[in-house]
Amino acid sequence: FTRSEIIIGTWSGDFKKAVQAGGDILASGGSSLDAVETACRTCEELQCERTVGYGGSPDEHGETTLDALIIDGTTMNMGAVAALRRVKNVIGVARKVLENTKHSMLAGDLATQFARSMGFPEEPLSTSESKLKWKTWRENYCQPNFWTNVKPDPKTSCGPYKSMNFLDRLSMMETNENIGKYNHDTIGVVAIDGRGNVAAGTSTNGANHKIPGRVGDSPIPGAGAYAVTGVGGAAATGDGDIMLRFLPSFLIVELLRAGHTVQEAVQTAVERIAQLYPNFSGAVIGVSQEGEYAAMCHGMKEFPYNVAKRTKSGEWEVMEQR
Ligand code: SD4
Repeated sequence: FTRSEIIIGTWSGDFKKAVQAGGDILASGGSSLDAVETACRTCEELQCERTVGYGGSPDEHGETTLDALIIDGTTMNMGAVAALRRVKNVIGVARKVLENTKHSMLAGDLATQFARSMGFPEEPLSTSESKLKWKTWRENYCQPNFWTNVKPDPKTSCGPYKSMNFLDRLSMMETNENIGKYNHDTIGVVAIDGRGNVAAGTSTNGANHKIPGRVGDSPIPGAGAYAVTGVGGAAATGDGDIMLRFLPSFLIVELLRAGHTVQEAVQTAVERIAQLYPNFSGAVIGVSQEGEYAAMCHGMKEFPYNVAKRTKSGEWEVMEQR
């Protein structure tokens, strides 16, 4: 392969620090897998925009649960964890699934048991901030849950019902309007190391006020991220409930394999979703084996992302792009 060490990751602010941390791994000769894990872990520790790691996106019951994925594009080995409870370093647990098991994905409480057996501490993922967010939502907006068309029992679910009647609420959900307001951000990363190995991964706390047990696109291979050494990699962020139906990251890599440019690939992946869901909000990033990269978004004003790579003079730099 041509030498094209690069790491690319979604969103701005603390997300940039995550790409920088992953870039440092590549700069010191580390592997793309380590770079991806480090970038995701950095966001988990910084609680990037409160959308990665603990203390964000409380579910309907107020609990934060985490999803993550890491894929080795050389061996096609992977590790994913869905709806992880009470463990902060979800990408670390995904890496253990990749490295220490023959499985690809673990979920829920039983994933927590596995994490404990691997030495991860069990601790609450709620913070005073996430508790307040949940309480405010419950008091002000919680009337039939946004995420379901099953009418809740007013005795057991959050109420009282306010302004909007159930049918209006339902038709609003059907048009998918406002879903974007309930979702934002997730770290998705793709890295290529000096040996040409492509890896990709994601880490997120999912969607606000989700139904407990909900899993988004982020831990699903081909949806949240995908990587194939010799071809390239991709990652996605946005309305995961919709996006995962289209496997956008898989599609991008397959389009690259078929000879499309990375620009064409990201565009097609987003268009495929928008054809059926014109109001969806989301974005994808893609990188070819040669280190060419592109991003495409839909339903948002702009989509910042970060790229770290070697300049012509051999220095590493991180650039924010839009
Ligand atoms: C999810 N895709 O769980 C994640 C959230 C996200 O931008 O990326 N928001 O649906």
